[in-house]
Amino acid sequence: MFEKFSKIFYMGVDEKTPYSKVRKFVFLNIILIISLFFLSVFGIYNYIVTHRYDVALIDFVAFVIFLYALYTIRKDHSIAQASTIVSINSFILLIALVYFVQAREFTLIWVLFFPVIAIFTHGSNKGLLLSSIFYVIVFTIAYLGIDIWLNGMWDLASFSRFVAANSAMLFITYFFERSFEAAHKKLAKNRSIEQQYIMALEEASITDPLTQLYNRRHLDVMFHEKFLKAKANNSYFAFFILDIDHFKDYNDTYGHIAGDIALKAVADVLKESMRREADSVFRLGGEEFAGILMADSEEKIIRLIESIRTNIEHLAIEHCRSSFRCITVSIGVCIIHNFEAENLDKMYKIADSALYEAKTEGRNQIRVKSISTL
Ligand code: GH3
Ligand code: MG
Ligand code: MG
Repeated sequence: MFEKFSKIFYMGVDEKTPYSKVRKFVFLNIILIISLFFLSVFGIYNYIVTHRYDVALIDFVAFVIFLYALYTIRKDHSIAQASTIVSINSFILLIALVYFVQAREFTLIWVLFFPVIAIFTHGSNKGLLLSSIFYVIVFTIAYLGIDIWLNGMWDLASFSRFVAANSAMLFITYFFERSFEAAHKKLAKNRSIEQQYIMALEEASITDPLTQLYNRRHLDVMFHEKFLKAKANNSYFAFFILDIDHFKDYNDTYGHIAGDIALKAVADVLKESMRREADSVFRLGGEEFAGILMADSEEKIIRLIESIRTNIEHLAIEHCRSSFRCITVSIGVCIIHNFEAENLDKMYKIADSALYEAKTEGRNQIRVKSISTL
């Protein structure tokens, strides 16, 4: 039964809401619903049984204001607005009750709730300030009532007990909330560090460690993204495979470390040449790279890929076992201007067969295959 009842207080909260917000939302709902219940009971009681119309009026006004606050928090989830209404309303309501009803009928007991409301809705520091102002007023009224209230029965001892109990409540609530805030801050910091680790891991899982280019695993995702983009812009769309010529010989002659340096140099040229947002480059593995690009004409695509080839040649990385005397690359390109079907496998095969032609026809060149259907 309690399970069902407590559902009323957190109804409307979704999983994405941060915990500190959920906590305030639930607290405000509880305070508002329970206050509405008590205010209506006391309002009717004061009006019908005790005929204290002034107090009944206070209850009624507070009831209407709390009802409005409940409406705003339920409708717009406006926690800040509801917090302000609840605090101001409780502030005025409780001071008015102390002033009018004084120490009769255990009315002073309700004052204990103010620090809880102020601190839970406004945080420890603002809540402490608000409660202090509240208590200065309430304690002054109660102090002036010494030897007068309850036909003189409200004496200095009663006043002191009242001050002690309320101060205790204020500090318990204050330190509870302060500790909660500190713990929450630490938790949020840890969560953000975790988030950064996750992002770094995600980044590492799609990045080739040697060249810092995207790896083969990320090709499928990017291909899909870029294909849709090219389709939306009705651009020419190209996929190419680039392979370093005679790289085995290079490794055998200059060593594996020199081979790695050459791979990085080639990757840097690719990065430099494919800097537009529409382009992306990948290291497929070994000395093979791939690229995706789009442009409004085939010529522009071919010009860009040709410039990649010449820029690598112009690096002039010595390769004595190549007929070009330096490191060169062969590139196979597949260009489409038809977006009916998305097919990386097919574009890959076509680019690969173009690359094979570039290799067999002498290397250090690009071969382009344009196709109309995939
Ligand atoms: P082709 O012109 O026909 O492409 O000849 P190739 O020698 O480049 O081709 P092959 O596939 O026979 O050799 C590829 C070489 O690339 C083999 C290996 O020594 C080298 N290689 C692959 N991955 C790496 C790497 O991460 N670092 C280095 N240094 N070399 C690598
Ligand atoms: Mg090669
Ligand atoms: Mg190869």
